[in-house]
Amino acid sequence: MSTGSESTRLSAAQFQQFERDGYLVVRGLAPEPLRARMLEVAQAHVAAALPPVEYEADVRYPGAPSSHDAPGGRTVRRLLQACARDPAYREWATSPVLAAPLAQMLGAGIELSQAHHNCVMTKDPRYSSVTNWHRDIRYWSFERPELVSVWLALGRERYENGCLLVLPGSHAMDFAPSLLDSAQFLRSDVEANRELLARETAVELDPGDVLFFHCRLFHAAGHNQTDETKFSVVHTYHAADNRPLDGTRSAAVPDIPL
Ligand SMILES: O=C(O)CCC(=O)C(=O)O
Repeated sequence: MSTGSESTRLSAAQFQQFERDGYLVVRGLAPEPLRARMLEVAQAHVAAALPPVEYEADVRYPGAPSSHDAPGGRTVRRLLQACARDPAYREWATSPVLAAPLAQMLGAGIELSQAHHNCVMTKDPRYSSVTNWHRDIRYWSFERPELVSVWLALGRERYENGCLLVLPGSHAMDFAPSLLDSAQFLRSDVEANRELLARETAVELDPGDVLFFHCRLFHAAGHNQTDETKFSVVHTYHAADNRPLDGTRSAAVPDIPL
């Protein structure tokens, strides 16, 4: 699956699955030497806390340390600006193996947003917070809410180490404001959300597997309960005719055409 764009075009069944569920897993999509290189760089950059990084204390998620000086407060949660960090990340993010499926999902002229995600997400076993149910589009500003993120597992991702959880089909649903909290997280204390929350599906990945997911898909993640750090690379894409809105954070960094 990793030698050229034609070989990575989605089958009709895969495309329909993405349209229906709002996400799709493609196994073994990343070339092995590139995956190994990205993991090696990520481990070194986390060990050195090489800037720009986001710390656990910065996310303010449930279970996060209350300040940088609290125990675990300087645990790296995200290595930001992945494409500028090492050529391996840019090679992966602009790879033809991604261009083909993304064009099927989004249309012609795929561009990589450097403003959103574009990071290595890490989950430390000692200090890892919980990410509640959210859709990424809530803080992004584009002409249309049509973006797809590509989540690459650099190592094994299981429920136990805090893999991504998704609510299949939620990308196609609309939500009354009362079903969301003030930060637009899906409320789990509301009866009307119960049926949807029962759809929770753990996206378990092996090294090199990729999850494509729509920017309107509700997703969440738990603690890392193992004794090894989890590393995932995440990038976000849109079609060339779906522009980031001028003056917003989404337009602050140039996009990269694939
Ligand atoms: O905690 C996680 O791994 C999930 C992160 C996430 O969903 C996000 O940053 O949008």
